[in-house]
Amino acid sequence: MADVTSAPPTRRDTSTVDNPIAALLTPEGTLTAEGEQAAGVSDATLRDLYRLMVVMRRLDQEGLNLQRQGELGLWGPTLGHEAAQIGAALAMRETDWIFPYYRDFGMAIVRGIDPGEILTVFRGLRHGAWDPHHYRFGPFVIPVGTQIPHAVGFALGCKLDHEQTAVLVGFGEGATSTGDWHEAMNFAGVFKAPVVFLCQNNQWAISVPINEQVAGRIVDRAAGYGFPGVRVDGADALAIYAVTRMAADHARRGDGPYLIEALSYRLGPHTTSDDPTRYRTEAELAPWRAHDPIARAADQLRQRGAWDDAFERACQSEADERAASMRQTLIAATPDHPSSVFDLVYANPPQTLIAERDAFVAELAPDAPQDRGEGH
Ligand SMILES: Cc1ncc(C[n+]2csc(CCOP(=O)(O)OP(=O)(O)O)c2C)c(N)n1
Ligand SMILES: [Mg+2]
Repeated sequence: MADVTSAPPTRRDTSTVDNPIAALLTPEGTLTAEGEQAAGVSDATLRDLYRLMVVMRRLDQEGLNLQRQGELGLWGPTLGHEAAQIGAALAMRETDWIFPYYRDFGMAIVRGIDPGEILTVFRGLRHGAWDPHHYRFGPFVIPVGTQIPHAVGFALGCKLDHEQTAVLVGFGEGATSTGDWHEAMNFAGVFKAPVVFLCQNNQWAISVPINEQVAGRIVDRAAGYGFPGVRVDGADALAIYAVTRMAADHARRGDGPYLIEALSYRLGPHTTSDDPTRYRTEAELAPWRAHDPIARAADQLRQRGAWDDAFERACQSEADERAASMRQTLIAATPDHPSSVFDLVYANPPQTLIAERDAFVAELAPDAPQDRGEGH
């Protein structure tokens, strides 16, 4: 028999979602002193968070430079997203999966994907520049929100296979207006899928501000789907790391999904095709520029006595070297054959698709041999 509620509700029925993680945070979304103790993040990890944020910011700037120099078709800057992306991705185990959205460049860096390869997508050379299975990192998804049901379905599969895997899914606050998000949240809640939903609330969806996007708070919506959530200061990598690690443990334990809302601000344009001066003022940005995730992590390291200038210089030179190598890899990359668009859809492509691909190849190069095999 179905497991349904056996009695009609009383007026006293309230939705209570157990949420011990939230108790470790201040109202501003940083760790309380007890929270920091409970999280037990080592100095070495905090230094890693700092180093990776410095690298990410430098590579992001290089992406912008490359686009301005005509080497990339498009770039979506990540300034202001460093703490959320590095903190959350570093908190996941290597065996966990990440389903990113198009701006999750920092998460890809954490996963060890060659940034020069990542940029080939933005140069129009590749349809996807990495093997998702190898890195346990899905493709960057441009249609807003579509990766969210993918992540939930994948997570549910892991649960049914009794794997100890948690799934992190990244998206912006604009994506929370999509049906995909609500359907995925509901499905995850009902079936207790091991998913950590990470909303990077940068307060803009291109030119649409947060107050025209969402009534109320995004984090509060988790309770409506029967699972907990917390709003974190999006400039605090330490807090994001700690909360994500606990949320992923919660998911892996079989306790179901968790929603993290990282509140920050998109300091750059939406992409290099956007001119934000048409819809916001520089004055609005000033307090968010001062709320800098890298400076915050440096302060936290100083407070722990785990900071020194040599470390900072090493991070900067690593970032510069990686930016130069990213540029070299990108410039040296050659385009995939246009027919590669057919290769990434099916593990075992149907005959109709193979025929379509062969006709396409023949049309592009009538003299070339037509049989390209099935599994390339
Ligand atoms: C389904 C769909 N609708 C519209 C767009 C156009 N579009 C691209 S990005 C974007 C805004 C998304 O904002 P948000 O989710 O907050 O992420 P952010 O870009 O701020 O990181 C829109 C509307 C799209 N790519 N896909
Ligand atoms: Mg946004």
